[in-house]
Parts: sequence; structure tokens; C-alpha cells
Amino acid sequence: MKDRLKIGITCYPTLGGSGVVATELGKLLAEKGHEVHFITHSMPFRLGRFDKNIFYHEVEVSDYYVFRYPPYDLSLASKLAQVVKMQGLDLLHVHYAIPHAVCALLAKQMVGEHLKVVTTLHGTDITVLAQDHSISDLIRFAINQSDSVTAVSEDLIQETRKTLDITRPIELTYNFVDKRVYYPRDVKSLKKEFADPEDKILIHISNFRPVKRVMDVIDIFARVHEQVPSRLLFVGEGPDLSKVMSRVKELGLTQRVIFCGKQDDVAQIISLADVMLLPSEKESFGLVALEAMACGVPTIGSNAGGIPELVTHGETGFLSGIGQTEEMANNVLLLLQDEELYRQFSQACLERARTTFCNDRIMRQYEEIYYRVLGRE
Ligand code: GMT
Repeated sequence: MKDRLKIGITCYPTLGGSGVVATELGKLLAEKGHEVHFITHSMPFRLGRFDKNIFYHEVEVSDYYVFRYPPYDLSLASKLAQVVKMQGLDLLHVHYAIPHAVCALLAKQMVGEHLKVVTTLHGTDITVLAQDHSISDLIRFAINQSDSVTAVSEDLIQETRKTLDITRPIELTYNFVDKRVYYPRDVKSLKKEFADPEDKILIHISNFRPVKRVMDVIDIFARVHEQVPSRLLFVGEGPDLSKVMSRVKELGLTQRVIFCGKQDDVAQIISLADVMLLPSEKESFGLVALEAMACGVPTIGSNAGGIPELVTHGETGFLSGIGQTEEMANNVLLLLQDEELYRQFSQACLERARTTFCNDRIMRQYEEIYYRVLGRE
């Protein structure tokens, strides 16, 4: 290893793939010998066991009575500056431009130019927030002023350039999963608790936001179940959950659909499934499709955003236009009704997850970026 680095990481710690990726990256860097400081409003949910190289600093928001809204961003910026000074951090790696990169840049102004800021874009700050003109200048500022900017798909890079008129370099760093955690698990006995032996299992994991098009998941499942006995596992919670539950009832599928709520051991649940459904309207990457791929489970879904960079159509899954649920259902049936084709897809999934999205490779890519911005190549 070159120099041991002292790295601060800020992310949304309690939800979504961006928090998972940021936390897993921190854990890998710590394992490699770097000192990693998480600076977030609560403990990252996948942080897990004690490690001598991992530190957690909680951001506390001041609720001083004259504030109409508690100023989380200012509390974060001042905590970042404080931790950088006290711990002698070399750089901050922040996930999302808003508010994290803006806060990191403010901290940099407070502590000095030697502090470097690496910003990773995950999607919604570009695909949703940047559409709002009242905030787009701030996002552009955060991107242009960061010492290095990365994005999780080529599609997101293009979208960022187009939406915000950005010309600076943005590096492609795909998301990854830890191959020691995500692999096909032996779940035969667990499967008996969920389904009959002849049942095929379809799974959908998300935060049930409208962009995930969860009603499409039900539509696909209903069509598949007409032809092949199957079950649908829903993992996660969010705004569209009650709508989905009503629809399941309306279609008389209550006995066939299992709502698992939020779950931690995702690799175990995915291993129960035959296919992952991801019919999203927007998806800069689609981490759940990679989690499924690493467990040998093909994804059927939409070709939105960065999904086609992850799921190779016709090899590790099938992709259709957004909302084309009939085609998606036919593609699920194609895989479920042809054992040899399914075996080929599943094998291709394992191969692709272990090579293109290998954790060691992506971690090294981030490490190179860190050394480069610090001038220690
Ligand atoms: O998809 C979400 O609503 C959550 C969001 C997040 O903050 O985790 O996901 C974004 O980042 C993930 C990790 O890079 C990507 O896998 C998701 O595709 C991306 N979501 C969207 O672009 C909608």
C-alpha cells in the first residue's frame, strides 16, 4: 500500500443504495489499512462489526428557538471542518452534491485548500433536483468546485453534462457489491417456508417511490402467475406501499404476494428468488439488480437510465421500454420455462458480477482518485 490515508465519508446513512455503497466502500478501505471516518446524522445501517480503522462522528443539529428550520447543512459543514482538523483528515468523500458536496466545500474553506473533496453523484440530485432552477446553480457549483467528481453510470455522466451544462471531467465508477456477502446462498429449507416446491419466486426490492413503478411489478407478476405457479416477494417500504397492497387484494393475489418490509440480509432473500423485477422509470444504476446478479439471479426490467450498463440484455436479463409490462412478463416466462436458458443466464450473472463490478477493482479505482487529488500518485 502507498501512504495510509485518512478519509472522511458523508452519505445518507439510513436509506438507499448510495448509503450502502458508501458504507461498503469505507469498510473495504479500512480493511486495506486506511483510516475511515463516517460523518453522518446517524450510524450507517450496514456498518456492522467493530474495526480499529473505522470511526463514526454524529452530526447533531442545533434546535435553537429562532431557527424556523433546523440548519442541518450548517451543522454538517461545521462538524466536517471539526473532524478534519481534529483527526487530520486528508480528504472528504461525499455522496450526493446536495447537500453533502456543498457542506464539504464550506468545510474546505474553513480548514484550508489542503483538504480535498471527492464527490460521487448517485442520480436523484441530477435527475430530480437539478430540474429545479432554484437549486441547479448550487448543484453546478458543487460539481465544478469539487476536486474530483465521479458518477455511478455513463448515463448519469451524460445526463449531468446535459442538464447542468458541465464540462469538467467526471469519472465513471460503477457501484459494486462485496462478493463475500453476495453469492448464491443455500436457501432450500428457507424456501419451504415461503412457497410450494413447484412455485417460482419473483422479487422486487425498493423504497416504493413512484419512480420505481411498483404497480408495474404487480402487473408483470399477475401475467406470469396465470401461466406458471409463482410467488412475489416485496422487500422495502415507501409511499406507494398502500396502493400496491390494495391492488394485490383487488386482483385476489393476497395468498401469492408476500410483503417482507425492510430487510437487512438481502443476499439471503434474493437467493430465494428466480428473477428480480426492476421496471423503474428512473434509475441511475440500480444496485438491487447488481445484488441479484451477484447471487446468480437475472433481472427483468426497464431500460431506464444506467440499467442497460449493468444488465446485459439477452445475457444477464431482459430489458424493455418503461411501462411495457406485457413484454416484461413474457421475458420472465421465457426464462422460467426454459431450464437450460435460465442456467446460462444465471451463470452469466455470476461471471459479470465478479468481473465488471468486482469490489476490489472499484475500491482501487477510488483509491487512485484519492492519491491523484492529493498529488501522491
Ligand atoms: O433509488 C433511490 O430512490 C435511492 C437512491 C439512493 O440514494 O440510494 O438510489 C440512487 O443511487 C443508487 C446507488 O448509486 C443507484 O443504484 C440508484 O439507481 C439511484 N436511484 C435513482 O437514480 C432513482
